[in-house]
Amino acid sequence: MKKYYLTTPIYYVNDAPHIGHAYTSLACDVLARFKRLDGFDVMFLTGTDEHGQKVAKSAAAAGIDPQTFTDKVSQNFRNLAATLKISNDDFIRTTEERHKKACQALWNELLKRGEIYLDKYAGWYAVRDEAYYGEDELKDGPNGKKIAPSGAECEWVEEPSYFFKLSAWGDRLLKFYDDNPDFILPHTRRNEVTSFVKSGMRDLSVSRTAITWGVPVPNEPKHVMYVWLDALTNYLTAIGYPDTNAGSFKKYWPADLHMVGKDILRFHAVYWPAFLMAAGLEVPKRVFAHGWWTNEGQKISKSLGNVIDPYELITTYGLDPTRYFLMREVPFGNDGDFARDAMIRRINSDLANGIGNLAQRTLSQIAKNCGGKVPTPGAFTDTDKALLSMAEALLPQLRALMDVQSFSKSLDAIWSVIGEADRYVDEQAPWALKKTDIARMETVLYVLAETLRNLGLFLQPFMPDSANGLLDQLGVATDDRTFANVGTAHALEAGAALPAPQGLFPRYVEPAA
Ligand code: ME8
Repeated sequence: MKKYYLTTPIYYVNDAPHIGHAYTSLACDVLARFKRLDGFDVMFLTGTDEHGQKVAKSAAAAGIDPQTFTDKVSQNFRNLAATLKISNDDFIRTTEERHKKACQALWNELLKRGEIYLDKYAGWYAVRDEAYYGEDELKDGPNGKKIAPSGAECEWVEEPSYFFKLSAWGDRLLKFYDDNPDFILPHTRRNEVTSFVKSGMRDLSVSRTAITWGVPVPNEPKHVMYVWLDALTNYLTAIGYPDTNAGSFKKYWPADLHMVGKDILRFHAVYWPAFLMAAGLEVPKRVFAHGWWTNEGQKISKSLGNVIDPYELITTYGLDPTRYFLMREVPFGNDGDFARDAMIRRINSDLANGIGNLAQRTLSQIAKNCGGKVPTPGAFTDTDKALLSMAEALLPQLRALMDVQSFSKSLDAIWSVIGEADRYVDEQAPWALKKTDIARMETVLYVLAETLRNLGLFLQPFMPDSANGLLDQLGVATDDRTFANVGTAHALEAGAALPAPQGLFPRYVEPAA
C-alpha cells in the first residue's frame, strides 16, 4: 500500500487558535482525506509547540506554571481540530516524554557526528519568532529597538551555547534544492530560500542557558535545546524516532509533505534538512509554504482587534461552507483576504445555487417521478456519455492537482463538471420529458444521479458532512465511497430505493438587524 505522511506546523500555545491555524490544518485535512480515499496509508500529524521563551513568557503573564498553562492552551488547539473535523492520526505535544526522548537522541546523534560544538552566543534574538538574526538583517525601529524582517522586536543575547555547524551545509543544501526541484512549493518561494543559503550561513545556536523551559540537553544541566530544534523533531517523534527500525518509522519516513505558512519556511527548508542530513536521516519530500490571510484588507493582529475566530465562522456560516470558502477563494500559496461578502457570495452562488440546486432538482424529480427509486436508464446518447466521462475524468485531474496542493484549482475542476451538468439538465429538460418520453426522462435522471454520485465522492475531502449527506441520499453504501468506486463500472443500481431528498446546501440569509 502506498503511504503518505503529512504534517501541519505544531502551533505555539502562547495564544488562542485563530483562522491562520485553522487554515493550515484544514488544507492538510483535505489532502489527508483525499489520499485515504485514493487508497493511501496516511499518517496525518498535528500538535502543539510548547517550549521556549515565548510560551514561558505567556505562562508567566497568565500567572501560572508553564506546564499547567500549556496543558490548557494545547487543549484549545485539540478542540479546534475536533470542531473543524480534522482527521489527524496523532496529536503531538512537545512536553510529552516520547518527544523529550526523541530530541535527546537526535542531539546525541549530532554530537557523535561532530555536528554540534560548545561556544558562546552573542547576537540578536526575537522572542516572537523564536529566531536568531544577523545584524545585517535588522532595521532600526522606534526607541533604539532593532526590528527583524518579520516585524518582531529583537533583543541582544549573550550566553554560553551549543552550535550546530550550519555553515558547513550550504553547498549540500543548494545541491539538494537543485536535485529536488519540487522540494519547495510554490516555486516562487524557492528564491528566498536559495538566496539566504547563498548569502553564507553562520553556525546556528541550538541551546539556551538564559531560559529553563525546554528539553534538557543531555549531560548539560544548564542548557535547554533551542525551541526550533525541539519543535522540528516532532515530525520524527510521532513515528517512533529514535527507533528507526520500528515499523512506523520505516513505513512513514521521509515525510511526504510539511505544510507550513510562509513565515516559517526558512526553518523547514533550511535548518530542518541540514539537521536531518547531519544526523544521517532522509530529507522530507516537500515543504509547501502557503500564503497569509488578511482581514478585510488589514493584517490580522491582536492589537488591531481583528483576529478572525474560526468558531465564530463555523457558528455563523456552518463548517462545510467555511471549509469550502477557505479552500476555494484563494489559489493555495497566495495571500488571501477574508471578506464576509466574498464568503456569502461563495455560499450562495457556488453551494446553494451550484451543487445544492443541481442535487435538489435531480433528487426531487427522482422522488416525484421515478417512485423514489434509482431510475432505469436506456441506451446512453453521446451527450449522456460526455457528461458521465467528464465526471469520471475528474479523478486523474484531481490526483495531479492535489499532488501539487492546488486545492482551489481542484475545486474549479469539480465546479466545471457541475456547470456542465447544469447545462445538461437545462437542455434535456427532464420535467418536459415526463409528459412525452418517460424512458428518456429516466435515462436523463439516471445520468444526473450518477454524475452526482461521482461529484459526491470527490467532494468528501473538502466538505465531508455535506458530501456524505449527498451520497446517503443517492443510497451509496458507506463502503462504496472510496475513489475505487469512481466511474461507470461502479454505477448506481437501477431500481434501488432512495431516502426522501433533503436540502444539503442552504442559502445564507443575513439575520435581520
Ligand atoms: O510558528 N494566515 O507556530 P505558530 C495564514 N510553533 N496562516 C497563518 C496565519 C495567517 N494570518 N497565522 C498563522 C509556529 N498561520 C511554530 C511552528 S513547526 C515545527 C513549529 C499558520 O503558532 C501558518 O501555518 O506561530 C503558520 O506557519 C503557523 O500558523 C504559525 O503558527
